[in-house]
Amino acid sequence: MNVVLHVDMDSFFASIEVRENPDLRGLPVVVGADPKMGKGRGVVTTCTYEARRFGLHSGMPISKAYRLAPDAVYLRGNYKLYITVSKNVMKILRGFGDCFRQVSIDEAYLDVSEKVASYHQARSLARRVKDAVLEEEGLSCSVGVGPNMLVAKIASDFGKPDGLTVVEPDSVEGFLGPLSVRAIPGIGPKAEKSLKKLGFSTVGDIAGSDPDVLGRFFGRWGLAMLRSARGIDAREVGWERGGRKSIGKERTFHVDTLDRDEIRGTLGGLVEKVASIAEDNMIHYRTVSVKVRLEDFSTFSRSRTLDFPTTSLAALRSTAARLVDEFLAGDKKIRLVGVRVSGLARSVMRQTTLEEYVGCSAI
Ligand code: TTP
Ligand code: MG
Repeated sequence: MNVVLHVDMDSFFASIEVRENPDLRGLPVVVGADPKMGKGRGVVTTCTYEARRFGLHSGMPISKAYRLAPDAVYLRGNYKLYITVSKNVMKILRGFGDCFRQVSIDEAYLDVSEKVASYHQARSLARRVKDAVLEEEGLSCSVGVGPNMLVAKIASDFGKPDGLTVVEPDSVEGFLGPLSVRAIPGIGPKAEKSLKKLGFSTVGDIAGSDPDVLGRFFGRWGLAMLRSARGIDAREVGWERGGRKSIGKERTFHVDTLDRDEIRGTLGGLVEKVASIAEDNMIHYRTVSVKVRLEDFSTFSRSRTLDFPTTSLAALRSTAARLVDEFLAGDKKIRLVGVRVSGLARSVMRQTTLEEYVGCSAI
């Protein structure tokens, strides 16, 4: 069972200011540029939820913020303090997960799959995380719990501020469906507008759509959107730190078999899984290995190293198919097949072709 927590601090910089000066509690507090009585330049860095009720948000010109909320408390900010607090918070969070990945000054993912045996226990753990951050740092955060990083992230956003939202694997579709397309990370106002023209306003609209339509209008990004809308995400929290050397999947047949179609079909399914883990974690691979265990438990593996690292599903599929074919001529039944990729390199962006193969570095 995969269980991921996403933790995001509530109105982080502004909450720290309120913590430092309790007289500000309950007031609209804005951290950002000097409003200079409405003539100031620059933007709102962040603001408390009380200020958000006036329509203020991060990135808004400070002059506009001043027009909407002239009586709010405007502060320049103490960035050194924010960084120290961030470090303290991250130290607390790190202790709760098997794997930990900080992704910004105030948010992190925790993989707790080995720590809990149910989503009920995951909820209690998430509660303990929130209590620890509040007790030790005097700050509130929102936590999302889900079967992968994407769902956990959307869930933490859903309950803000001071939220705790648990999305069990069975409820992913029901949870995501009614949300606005903007709930999907990466879909901003421009994409929202284009999606609206196509008649998509909720995540469910995208999830139920024809991949060809999304592919035609948005290319590969459209297909990524579709996967996200369906709650699919094979990124792993531990990738950042783990320095993993390979990605592999294998399957034991219910009954030992000589049926070529069954063997090739099963291998094809494993190839797709491996490819999607590699793609979601932005990993290129150079070596493809196929493993076969026969009915007498003798185990063999064959590898092929490609001329250059790739993320191409077609290349992986054809290489794996060629490698397994060597085993299909024998008369011993096959008990298990597996596929593994190694010689990994991380790419900075999602890339598929050799021409685009720039910026790969060894993990
Ligand atoms: P966010 O987590 O995006 O915002 P937040 O914590 O203030 O509010 P929320 O409750 O919605 O999570 O960003 C964390 C901090 O990063 C934020 O307090 C200020 C800073 N920040 C910037 O410096 N510039 C920006 O554009 C944004 C969005 C945030
Ligand atoms: Mg935040």
